Amino acid sequence: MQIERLELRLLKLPLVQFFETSFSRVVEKQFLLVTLEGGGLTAYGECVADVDPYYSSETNDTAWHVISAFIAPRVLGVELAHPREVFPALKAIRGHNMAKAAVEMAAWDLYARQQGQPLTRVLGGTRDRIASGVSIGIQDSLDQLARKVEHELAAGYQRIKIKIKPGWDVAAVETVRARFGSVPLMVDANAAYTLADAAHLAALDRYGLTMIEQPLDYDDIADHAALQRQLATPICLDESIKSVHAAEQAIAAGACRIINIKPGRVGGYAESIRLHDLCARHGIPVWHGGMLESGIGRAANIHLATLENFSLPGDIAASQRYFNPDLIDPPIVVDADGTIAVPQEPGLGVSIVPDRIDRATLRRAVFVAPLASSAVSRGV
Ligand code: SMG
Ligand code: MG
Repeated sequence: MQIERLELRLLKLPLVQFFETSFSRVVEKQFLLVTLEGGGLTAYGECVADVDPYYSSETNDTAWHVISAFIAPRVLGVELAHPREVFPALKAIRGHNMAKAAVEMAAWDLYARQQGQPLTRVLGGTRDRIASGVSIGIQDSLDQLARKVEHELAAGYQRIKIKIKPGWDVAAVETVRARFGSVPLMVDANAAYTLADAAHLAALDRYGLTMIEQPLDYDDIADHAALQRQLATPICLDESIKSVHAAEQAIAAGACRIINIKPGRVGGYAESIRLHDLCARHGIPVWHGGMLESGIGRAANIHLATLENFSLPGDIAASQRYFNPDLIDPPIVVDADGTIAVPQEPGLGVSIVPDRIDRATLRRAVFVAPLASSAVSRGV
């Protein structure tokens, strides 16, 4: 297969509701969308970088730069037998996993479309529905949190995740447990604590949380291992797992008992599959994380979450929680049993609405393969 054309867009969409983590509150989403063309087919990859370098060091601007200057020239017009060749082809570029993943995942979509198969099939998925969990941001009051939890449980979600930070942790968990009993519940700190908070975090042990996600620093492994020795609650790593190698080290150190997989964080689908398989070999359950994706990135996540060891509900929820309208129609829906049907059409398998993409576009650039380039300039 050959990628003949790569289009890069910066999109802006308002969020249906604000989303607050330990590091920021957001009311809109800006993200890059990669569109690839090859063999008469069009494929998509959503980049999970953000406007600011708060979740990760990458931003939309760094991803734009790296894709334009370094990734596009390495993939355009290159004969690829399989999309798993994309990540190794980018080895010279250090880091920038979100930029790499946006292009790599679009290449998998292109490949799947060429094969006439849904992505789940070419990725090696084993299920046609995935379990859906919901991530509820920090709210203005505990009452507001309780209302949100009530709403999401009524919608059927199989587990609740709440964001925590110092000053919004034990009381928030206490509120949910007092109001909703033993619902599957976890917390995500987005690196808001230090090892000096170990005794405070241990106060969460009595609430029977399924896990505490990324309590300590975004690139830390050693302190998480020390913390895990002091906590009964399993630690799940998110930000710290930037590669398969980091996961090997974290597992060997006992820094986590669960791992959250986001393909953008590790450089795409191929690395996500390697991470998934590593965790399976070590008896570490995984679940699929979320980055407030539009329906395009959400569909990509659904397909990956069909792999066997994604044994816990992911942060993959209904479109209507994020964007109205979404960039796809029909949107992603969660059924009353808290599951999402896996699209079965070729590639991502969702119907993308070009008008909505155009309306959301702030910036656009097109890159073409050397030969195709002369054809385009001749107006062919
Ligand atoms: O997509 O529902 C979603 C968001 C899930 O909580 C979520 N993501 O650390 O896991 C995480 C956060 C990162 C989002 S901040 C951009
Ligand atoms: Mg997280």
